[in-house]
Amino acid sequence: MKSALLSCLLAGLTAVNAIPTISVKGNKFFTSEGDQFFIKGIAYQLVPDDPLVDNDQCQRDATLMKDLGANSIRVYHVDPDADHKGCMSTFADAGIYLWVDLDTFNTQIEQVEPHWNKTQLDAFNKVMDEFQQFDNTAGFFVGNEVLTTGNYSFAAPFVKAAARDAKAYRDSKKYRNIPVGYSAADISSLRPMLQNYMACGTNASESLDFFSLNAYEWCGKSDYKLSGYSELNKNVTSYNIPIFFSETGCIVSRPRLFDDQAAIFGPEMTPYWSGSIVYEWIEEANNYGLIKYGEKVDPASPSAPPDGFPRSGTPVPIQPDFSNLSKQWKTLSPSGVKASDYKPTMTPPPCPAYTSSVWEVNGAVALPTLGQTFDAKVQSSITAGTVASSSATGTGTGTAASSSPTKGGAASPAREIKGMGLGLFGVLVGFFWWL
Ligand SMILES: *[C@@H]1O[C@H](CO)[C@@H](O)[C@H](O)[C@H]1NC(C)=O
Ligand SMILES: *[C@@H]1O[C@H](CO)[C@@H](O)[C@H](O)[C@H]1NC(C)=O
Ligand SMILES: *[C@@H]1O[C@H](CO)[C@@H](O)[C@H](O)[C@H]1NC(C)=O
Ligand SMILES: *[C@@H]1O[C@H](CO)[C@@H](O)[C@H](O)[C@H]1NC(C)=O
Ligand SMILES: CC(=O)N[C@H]1CO[C@H](CO)[C@@H](O)[C@@H]1O
Repeated sequence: MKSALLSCLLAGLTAVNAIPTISVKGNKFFTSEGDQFFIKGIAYQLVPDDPLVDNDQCQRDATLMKDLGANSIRVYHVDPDADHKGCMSTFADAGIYLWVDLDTFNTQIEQVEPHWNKTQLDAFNKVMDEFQQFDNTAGFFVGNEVLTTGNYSFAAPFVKAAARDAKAYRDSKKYRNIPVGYSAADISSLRPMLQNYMACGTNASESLDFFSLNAYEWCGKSDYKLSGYSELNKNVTSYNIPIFFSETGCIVSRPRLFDDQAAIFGPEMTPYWSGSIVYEWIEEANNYGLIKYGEKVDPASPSAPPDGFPRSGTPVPIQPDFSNLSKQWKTLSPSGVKASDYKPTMTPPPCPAYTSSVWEVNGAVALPTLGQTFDAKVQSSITAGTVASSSATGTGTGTAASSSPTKGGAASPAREIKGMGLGLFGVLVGFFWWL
């Protein structure tokens, strides 16, 4: 009787949120139904703190995103104390997953004077506690573009320490295996080392579940080679964890054609890449919007929305960009492999060795402990690849990599946008470097 009631309740709950969950196997994502999962995502941050609290708004947006052909959103900042049930089930009903950043403005890891402490971990854990309950939570990011230059790469072990602790917390709470990863700035000189570093090492508990890249290399009419995507591909062919574009969608040439989607979901890249998240849903000062909620108003006028851009209401597509993306996505549906047919054999890459101002972490250094202070001694132990200072309890031996690092990723044959630290509400802080 009791158990019949319980299964009724459970069945009811399942029905509300009936979307397969996402997990990692080898270098791919799979649904709990055994199908490979490719991300067709939209960066979604209407307001600075948390766009997932207004269900009426979520419903208007989810409906249009479904028309667009999206199956994912990325949200950079959320308030773990808010109620997300309405929005999360609205997105689940539309077949849309959430990729959410665990950090926020005051908890993010910094590359200058990096630290990773209990205040940060507790805040990350609260976000995980809140979002793990939703079947359409697909992944967590421990950082967005923390590293932007080789001479601060000694901050990378702090990002990895955050992933280690987030994964340990997830497992200790017996949450499902929600993938934990990192979203990197596309700095060609840094990328191959950073990418390998995040996956390297013999202990999977200390490496990331996925890696992703904010890349704006493909602008206007371009192709797989000219854009530099073929170069990106060269560094992933034996990568052992999933990789995808956590931001993409150059606006240098208008209208946006989104032809890069055909490459990302085409035969050259689908064996290695798991899709892309287009930046971004709402039109605001940076001009990356796919929709708007009305015309911009004078930001100085009374009750003007932030920057004068309306941040709620009925989404109106910005054309032809919106339709261009929609047409691309509707013709691109790689089936990938079935989880049951997939037997991954890749092993983690070697941890890159030290190269001055290019990659300043020497091999598999012991990760910083929670709360470890950063000082010259810690920095030099990271760059030297020796065991970190006495406050660290790591047992790593700091073995240098067996392979020698390269001179920071081949420069793109065409043009490449460097250091485009868009991230949230990105004002265009990057600059263009035309080769
Ligand atoms: C962690 O670092 C932040 C930012 O520097 C600081 O405000 C906080 O007090 C630190 N927490 C702990 C437990 O040391
Ligand atoms: C890294 O290089 C920049 C630019 O040259 C410089 O301003 C900064 O101080 C350097 N940082 C370190 C830690 O060496
Ligand atoms: C792997 O890493 C985890 C987290 O740091 C640690 O608890 C565990 O002891 C490590 N396992 C081995 C075999 O070193
Ligand atoms: C990345 O790819 C480039 C271009 O093929 C290559 O020169 C470089 O060695 C690769 N780097 C790593 C770390 O695999
Ligand atoms: C793929 C696609 O539909 N591209 C269109 C994008 O918009 C321009 C301008 O309207 C069209 O010329 C393209 O055909």
